[in-house]
Formats: sequence, structure tokens, C-alpha cells
Amino acid sequence: IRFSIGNDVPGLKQATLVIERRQMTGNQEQLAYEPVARIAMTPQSRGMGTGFTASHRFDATGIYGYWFEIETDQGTYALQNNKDTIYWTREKGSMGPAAVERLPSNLNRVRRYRQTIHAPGFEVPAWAKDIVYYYVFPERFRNGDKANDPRPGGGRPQDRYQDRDVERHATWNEKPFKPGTGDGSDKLFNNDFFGGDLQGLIDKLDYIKSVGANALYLTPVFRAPSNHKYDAADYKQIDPAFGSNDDFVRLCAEAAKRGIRVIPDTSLNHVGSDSPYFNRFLNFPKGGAFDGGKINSASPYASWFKFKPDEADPNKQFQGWVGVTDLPELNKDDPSWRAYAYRDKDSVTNYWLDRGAAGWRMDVVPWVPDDFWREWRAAVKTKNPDALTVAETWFDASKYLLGDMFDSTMNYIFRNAVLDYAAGKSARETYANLELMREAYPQQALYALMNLLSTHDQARALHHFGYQDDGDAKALKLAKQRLRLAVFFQMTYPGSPTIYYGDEVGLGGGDDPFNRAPYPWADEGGKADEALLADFKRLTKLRHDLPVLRHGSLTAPLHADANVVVLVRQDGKTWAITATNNSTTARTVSVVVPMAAGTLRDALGGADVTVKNHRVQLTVPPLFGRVLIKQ
Ligand code: ARE
Ligand code: CA
Repeated sequence: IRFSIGNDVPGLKQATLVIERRQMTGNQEQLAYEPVARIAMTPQSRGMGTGFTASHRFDATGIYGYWFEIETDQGTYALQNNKDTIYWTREKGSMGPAAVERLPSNLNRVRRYRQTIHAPGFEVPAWAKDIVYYYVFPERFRNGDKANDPRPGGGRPQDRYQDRDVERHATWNEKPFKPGTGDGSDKLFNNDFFGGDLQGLIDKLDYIKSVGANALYLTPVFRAPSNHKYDAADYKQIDPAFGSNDDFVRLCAEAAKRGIRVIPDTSLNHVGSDSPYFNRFLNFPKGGAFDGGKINSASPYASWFKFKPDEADPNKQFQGWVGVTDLPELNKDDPSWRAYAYRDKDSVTNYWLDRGAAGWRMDVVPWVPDDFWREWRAAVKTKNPDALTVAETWFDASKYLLGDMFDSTMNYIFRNAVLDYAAGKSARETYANLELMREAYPQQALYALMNLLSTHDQARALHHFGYQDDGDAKALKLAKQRLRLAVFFQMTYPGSPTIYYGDEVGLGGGDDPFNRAPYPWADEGGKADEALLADFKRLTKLRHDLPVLRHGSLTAPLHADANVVVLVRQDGKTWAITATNNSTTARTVSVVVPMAAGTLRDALGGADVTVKNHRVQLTVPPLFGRVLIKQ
């Protein structure tokens, strides 16, 4: 660790490196308090004033914080992390975020630098760096088989869940969404069914490939009463309204022929209350553990749940996930649940990996104990070392990315930063959050993060950009250009760009359930925005054509101001400059580049750019970006 302080520090006595194991609450656990040595500054060390160097060897995997205590005859100061100054430029002599402030009396207020120490052998499947995901909520993508649509009435007793409290639609268009013109908020409810299925996905694989995706992430497809299917009723069966287990095998095989991998999703934290496992509503003779007031301790599943039989209210006799009684939480420490989930040869985890799944996305990861995930990861990697493990988290996921739990996570940090940026917020401020993320996450994971913009749990990107108002053509046009900017950013940043079905053709929609509208297929009366789709394709192609965008190094930005971010990426001999501009007018910035003189080629066909004296004048178009390549 090396740092320098602007000018000579008057009355400097000593600087000390303080290293701590990061604690979420309370005081930090101090691991080292080591005097640091002064070094002579040279022009090469890119610093000015007084230089210091220190080193520390970390002995264990974990998340650490560090800062420097600086003692002068004026008093004691802390050299600490300050994201507001992240963008000090090279010319000014500093590369990193820093602030020197009086040492606060409460040490918890020192803003630590982050150091994440991952397991030495942490490997993420190599293919992850090259992923472009297509992300589908299967009930709403494509109805490829009308015969399996959910229907009122009928069916075997174990199908009865299909009858409850559900509004079904005999045809896809019975509840038209006015696709592409708004969020249809008066038209969609939590219990609507539209008939989407695996056959529909198989039929549209060529389309998915044409968008530029090479991985398909599916929200749950296993038997369950709801349309979202996080309320599992049978983990080892494809929901009959989605098709059969053979259809899943066929989907994976057909996808593989097109170079597309399939990643399913499930919750190992809760099941559906209306399931043979739990049986709150149905009364299987020897099945479930609970029948709405009476606990069946003879049930083979009884140990999967923690019951509180003394509670008078049946809804309080078990724990629903965040209180949702439809989703009884499993007892994750129960050995028979762990066996079923991942230990058995034929566990849920193995069952679908054996049938073609390329990995797993795991629901509500923070609700499940870490040691469960450690064992689970080992089971996945034993079955297939090349399988990808993706956690659903919403905040800093560092602890899951140390090499013993997950390879990747749904990246809401990215989503929030990029949507805010594309919506017009300061580039400096929004990008700072990505720098903090880069500081925190191991490289391996950083290049495999699921970089999403829209999801089935959040309003779509277009909605975020003001696409709520039907009919205001100007607002719609602006929102779509902001989406193009966000997608440009996605396609030029490390990590796996993720396209939520329909975003590419201009689907809008606010919070759940309005973000789950059916895809607007032309043969079903929908209207796709073809120009937007063409731009998505252009940008996925750009990413696939230029390995430097997927594999290239990433350092602090060359430039960041209120509107423009300029990044430099390097992959062997190739390097690229990517620039984005969230202003509605073009911006020209002057940046120092790692090359004395020469020409940079515009990867999207724009004019070449000349480098003189290590400097380029770069004009970035409004609400879009540029990629410049030096081979
Ligand atoms: C349904 C309704 C909702 C209603 C909710 C509560 O659709 O409108 O608010 O019930 O009654 C699944 C379904 C949901 C369903 C839910 C419960 O897809 O439609 O909601 O089951 O029946 C947090 C968790 C995160 C979780 C989200 C939903 O941290 O893990 O909430 N996401 C996963 C899946 C969901 C799924 C479940 C979990 C349950 O991806 O699809 O829900 O299996 C903040 C917080 C986040 C929070 C987020 C959203 O930003 O930081 O922690 O996520 O908001 O609330
Ligand atoms: Ca169907």
C-alpha cells in the first residue's frame, strides 16, 4: 500500500497503517497498527509531496478495512476514503480517493478503504466473462403451447392449487397490455396468468440469439401455484402449465445448439404453503406437514419447518418469508432438507444440472446461513466445475464472493448507479458507487456480475426514465434514448450485460406486477420498437466483437465530471477508451491517455481521434457514448 500526501506535512511525526477486520456493527477489530516508512517520491511514482509505503500480509479470507493515522505536532489526522475525490486526475498527481481529516473521537466515523481477501483458489467459470444474459419471466414471454395453459376447474387433486383465487386468461390477449405504449397499470394483477411456457422459449431461441444473448436466465419454472413460482410445490417437476421435464431438457439442448446456456432459479429458503411439503391448504393423505391448524408430525417433511404449535393463530405457527404466509420458511439446518436440496445424488440442485442447466440463480441468499451456501457451492462444483452460481443480493455482496459461496450476484448496485446516471444525475456521484463496488469485489467476480437494468422485482428501466405517461411522444423518445445510454454503459463495462425480456423492444411498466407484461409479439397484436431493437443488437455485437470490453482491465476513470465518464480498458496489446455522456447536448472533454501520439479508431464507425502529447480531445454525443480502439 503506497500513498502520498499533497505537500510536505508540517510537523509530521509519524504515519501508521491501521488494518481491521470489518465488522458490520460496533467497533472494528484491529489486526495491525504498523508504522509506515517514508519513501522518496519520483516522477514515476506519480505522487507529490511526502510518500509512504507499508505492507501487510493477510492470513485469512475475509473483508478488511484500512486507513492511516497521521501524527503531526498539530494533532492526529486520519487519511481515509472519500468517494467525492475519487476522480483526482493523473496530472494532479493522485489516483485514488482520499481525505485527510482530524481524527474523529468516534473511530467508527473514519471511512475505511476496503480490502477483500478471497480464497486463493477462487475461480469463476471462464465463460462467465463473455455472457450476455437474456432474462425471462416465463409466464409472460411466449405462449408456445395453448394446450397447457392454466385453466379454471378440473384436474387431479394435486392440481387443485390451479383453482384458487386466480384470474386466468384463456388467450394471451384477453387482457391486452397496449404493449409498447405504457405500463397498462389498470390491466394487470398479481394473479393473472397468460400462458407463457417452455415451448414458447424454444420457439424463440433464434430471436434470443439474434438479440445477442448467449445465456438465458429463467425465473422459477418448477411446479407452483403462482405465476412467479417462487412458491415451489414440486422442485423436481416443471410446472404443467410450462410443459414437462422433457421440455426443459429439450430447451437446454436447443439452446446449446445456438451457443446459449440456461440458468434456472429457485428458492431453497422457502416453499409454497400450498404444496405437498407444507400442505397448508391441501390435505394429502400422507403428505404435508401442516394443514392450516394441525401439524402432522408424521409427515416426512415435518422437520423441514420450525413450527410453533403453541401459537393460537395458525398463521403464526410457522414463519413465512418476510411474513408472507404463502411462503413458509424452511429450516435450513435440517439435515433431511439439506439432503433434498443439495446433498443427495438426486438433489434439487443436481437434478436440473443433470438435465442441462449451466448453473443456478439462488433466491433470497441473505436469508440462508453461510454454511449452507458453502456446502451447496461444493455440491454444484462437484457435479460440474463449470457451472455458474449466482446469488440474489441487493447490496454489497462481498462476503458471498470470497470464493466459497457464489461466483456472481444480481448487480443492483450497478442498476441503481447506471439508471441514475442515465436519468441525468451527476456522473461523478453515480460512478463513485461503481468505484466503491470495484474496490470491494474480487476481480473474478467483478467480471462475472449480472449487470442488470430491469428485473422482475423492480420497475423497468424505461419506467425509471419517465415512460409512465401514455402518449407523450417526446417523453417516450427521451426515455428510450436514456435507455440506449444505459445499455451502452452495460455493454462497455466489465460484467455480464443482462437484458430483461422486452426492454429491447420498448416494454414499459412500473413496480411488480406491471414490470411483468407479456412480450409484445407482432403475431399477437403487439408492437415492438424495431429501431430500439436494432440498437440493442448493435451494442451486443460491439461487446462480442471487442474482447477488450469483456476482459480488459479497469482502473480509476480517466475523467469524470457532471456528465461525462471516460474509462480506459486494456487487454494485452489492445486498449480501448470508452466514454459516455448523459447530457442532452454533445460534450467535448480533454483527457490524458496512455499513448504519446497516434490515432484511435472509433469502434462504432465514427471519425478517428488523434492523440497528441498524451492527450485527446473527445467529443461524446448526447445521451450516448463512444468506444475508441488502439490495437
Ligand atoms: C408479492 C406481490 C408484491 C407484494 C408482495 C408482498 O407481487 O407486490 O409486495 O407479494 O406481499 C415472489 C414474487 C413476488 C411476490 C413475493 C411474495 O415474485 O411478486 O410479491 O414472492 O409473495 C426483497 C428481497 C428479495 C426479493 C424481493 C421481492 O431482498 O430477495 O424483496 N426477491 C426474490 C425474488 C422475487 C420473489 C422472492 C424473492 C420471494 O426475486 O421475485 O418474490 O421468493 C428494496 C430492498 C430489497 C427488496 C426490494 C424489493 O430495494 O433493498 O431487499 O428485495 O426492495 O422489495
Ligand atoms: Ca401455454
